This record gives sequence, C-alpha cells and structure tokens, in this order.
Amino acid sequence: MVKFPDLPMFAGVNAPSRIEVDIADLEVEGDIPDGIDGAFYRVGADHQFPPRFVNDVPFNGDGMVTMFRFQDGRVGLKSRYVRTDRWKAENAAGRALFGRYRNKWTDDPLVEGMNRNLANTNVLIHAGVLLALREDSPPVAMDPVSLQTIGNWDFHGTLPGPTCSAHCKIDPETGYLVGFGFAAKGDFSRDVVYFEVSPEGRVVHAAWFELPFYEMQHDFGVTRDYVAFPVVPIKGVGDEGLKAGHPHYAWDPNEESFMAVLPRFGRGDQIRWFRNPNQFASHVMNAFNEGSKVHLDLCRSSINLFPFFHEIGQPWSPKGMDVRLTRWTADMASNSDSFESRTLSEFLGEFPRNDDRFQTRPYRHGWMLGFFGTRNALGHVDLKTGQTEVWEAPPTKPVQEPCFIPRGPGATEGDGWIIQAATDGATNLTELNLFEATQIAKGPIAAIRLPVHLKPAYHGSWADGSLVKPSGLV
Ligand code: V55
Ligand code: FE
Repeated sequence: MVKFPDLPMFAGVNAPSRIEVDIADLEVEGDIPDGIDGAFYRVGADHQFPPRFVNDVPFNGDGMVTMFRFQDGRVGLKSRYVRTDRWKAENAAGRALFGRYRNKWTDDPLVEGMNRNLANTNVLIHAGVLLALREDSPPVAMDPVSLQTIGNWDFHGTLPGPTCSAHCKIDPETGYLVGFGFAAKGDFSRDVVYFEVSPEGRVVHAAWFELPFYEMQHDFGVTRDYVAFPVVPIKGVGDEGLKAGHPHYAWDPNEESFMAVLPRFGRGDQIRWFRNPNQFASHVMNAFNEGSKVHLDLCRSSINLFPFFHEIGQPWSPKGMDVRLTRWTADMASNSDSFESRTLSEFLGEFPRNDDRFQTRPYRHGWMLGFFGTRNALGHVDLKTGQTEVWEAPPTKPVQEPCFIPRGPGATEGDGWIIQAATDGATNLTELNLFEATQIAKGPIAAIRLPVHLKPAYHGSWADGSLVKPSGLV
C-alpha cells in the first residue's frame, strides 16, 4: 500500500499527481487566439513511489512531462512519465529503489551501478527530439508528439562526458544547442565540459576546464561569441558527507563567487575567471556581448536561496534575501580579475525567461516569477524603459515559471503571449493562464482549466508547430 510522507513537499498544491493524461480539448475561459500553433512543454519531479527516506530534497522525483498543444483556438493536454532506467526498475519492483538526492550510498543494492537519471528539470526540442534534461545525467530523448520515451541520448555517441546541464541554450541564429556537463569526471569532480551540438544533433566542439571547487553548476549564459558561467559556492559535501547523512550540497558563506568566461568554440585554457565577494546566483535570463564585454543577466541574491542546501551546522534563514535580476559584466580585453554587477529591476524574483528568439543577443524584454515572502506574481521587465510591470496573482494560486510564445515567425521582440501554469489552492486543480506578453498587468486574456491536479513543474519551453512532429524513432 502506497503512503506518501506527511510533509509539505507532498501536500496540497505539491501533492504528487502520478497520472498520465490525454485530453484532446481543454476547457477555456476567454479566447485562445487562433494564430497560436505550437506546444508548451514542461517537466517537474513527480515521485512514482514514496521515497525511501523522508529527509530528502524536493528535486528527487521522477520526471513527468506535460505537453499543452495549441492549435486552431484549442488546447490539448498530454502528460507522460519519462521512462528512465530508474523509472523502469522501480516500476518493475513496485517501490522506490533509489535513495536520497544525489546520494548513491542510500540506494537499494539491487540497483548498484545503475544510472540515477530522473530527467526532471527541463525539456526542449532540438534536432527533432524532445530532450528531458537533468544535470547529473545525460539527456533522455522523447517523441515530441506521443511523448513516448526513446531512451538515453548521447547525441549519436558524441556527448563528451557523463552529464548534460538542464539549462542548455539554443542559439537562435545558428540552431546550435549549447550545453555543458559538470561533475564531468565523476561525482564531486571539479571538471566541466562545455560543448556545441550542431543542428543535426552531434557534438562538434568540446572544451574542458576545472572549477576552483566542486559546486552545483546549474545554469550558464551563451552569447554570440562567449559562454559565461556563474560559479557560486553551493559546494559538494563529498562521499564522507553523504555517508554522514548530509544533503549533496552545502552553502559556504566564506567563499568568493565567480563569473567564468570562455570564447565559444574556444579551448579550456582560454577561460578567464572574474571574482567578487560571496553571493548567490542561480538562473540566467539571457547573455550577450558587445565586443569583448560579456553581459550575463541572472537572478542574484546576497544569500543562498536553497533552504535544504544550507551551511553545515547553520539553519537556513530568509534574512537578507534580495534576489533581483542583475547584470554581471566582465571584459575579456581587460586585465581586471573582477566582474561588475548592476541591478536591472527592483522586483524580487526568480525563474527568469526572455523571448527565446533573442537568446545570446542584445534584448529588451524579460519575465520572471515573484514568489518570495507572501508574494505570488508575474513580472515583466522592460530593459529599455527600466520599468517592471507586475501582475499580482491570487495568493491562493501559486504560479510557475513563465514562458514566451511569439505571435508569429516575423514578430518583433516581445510581441506575443506569456503562458504560465498555476495551481488553485482551493481545489488543487491546475490552470494555465495566457497573457499579452507586454500587457501582463491587465491580467490573463484566457484561462485554461484542467480537470486534474498536475504537480508543479520546474522548467519548460515553447516549440513552434513546425517542430511538433513525430521523431520517427518510436
Ligand atoms: C535545481 C533543480 C534540480 C537540481 C538542482 O535550481 C537545481 C533548480 C530538479 O532538480 O537537481
Ligand atoms: Fe533550473
């Protein structure tokens, strides 16, 4: 008999959903503009079985992918678990076999040596397949239409290491997928490999470098000419720490923070390290360069934002939390060993996104989530006017990462819609709100109402209808 632990991470809006859904035509309040043709894919952690250990971090659930297919003014829904090796082994056993988050020492001996991939952090289409990504593992490929799992994906044998970041970017001008893997010579190794995947889906360039210390290398920025990594001390506890029962990471408040920059298609030894005092950064909105000046726009905070990866021996506290969209700038032509930092908006927020067609290039518009303290909001940052427009969501309906949909192939930057999932805390049913992207303050123009509860997701992406076609591999 299945019983989930009585914990907030498994209750209310965070309750497991564990269901795979097919609904051809969802109920909509308001109108879905006829011109929208494509799919909004998202993925989150939805435990197939109750965890083996109750003291765990929320990231340790099986990847559940949802697809909202927009066409002819209608919206269809499909959701599927990613059939990872881990999911299949546990499904056959009828119980959890893998232990705590990134701690192989807590696994059932039955699965010793098996890959621990959850494929639960981000999904995007590249070279005809939907990639379900998680940073400690290779991608898992799925069919973009049926959501059938194709299998572990190593870019036709060319993935240069054992891992692939969940925050790979697509260069919209060249169609290259730009990625990296950390812990690239094994758990807790300081090695990172940055790589470029051609539009045909093969790694055609790789460059290796070493971090000053092992840490959670979660996201990065890609510009036309450079890749830039925020390196902050969410440090690893090592195998001794794991065996002592610590979570995989622990914040070190006494370490510096870095911005590392490498020329695209460059060599590892061309990397430059720019530093600043201890601070936290996680998700990147966008990056671009003006000549040798590299701008990395990210959500930066004076304190660590992961409550469960707190400093060893110190409880986490939200005191001093000031997470704001911030521009880190480093000049590759200068001799300076520090980067500049400038706040771009006063809005306290995370989960930053932009109009993906302007990834890697100068841009104007960004959207993010405000969910700190009692806030539950969507923010639109206009980097030209310096203004941030806000839609305050009902406090009882926690909202998730926004995603931009262009109005059409030739639309100017920001001309389109924002799609954003939320859960109604009164019913636990999921809904999807659609906004005019640059007029979010007036509220949603349409609300898509689901008759089911879907577990909140982490990240997702929009795919134009022309990309939503069978992979031919299933
Ligand atoms: C994050 C999510 C993860 C993870 C590390 O910042 C970082 C989010 C869903 O898993 O393993
Ligand atoms: Fe992330």
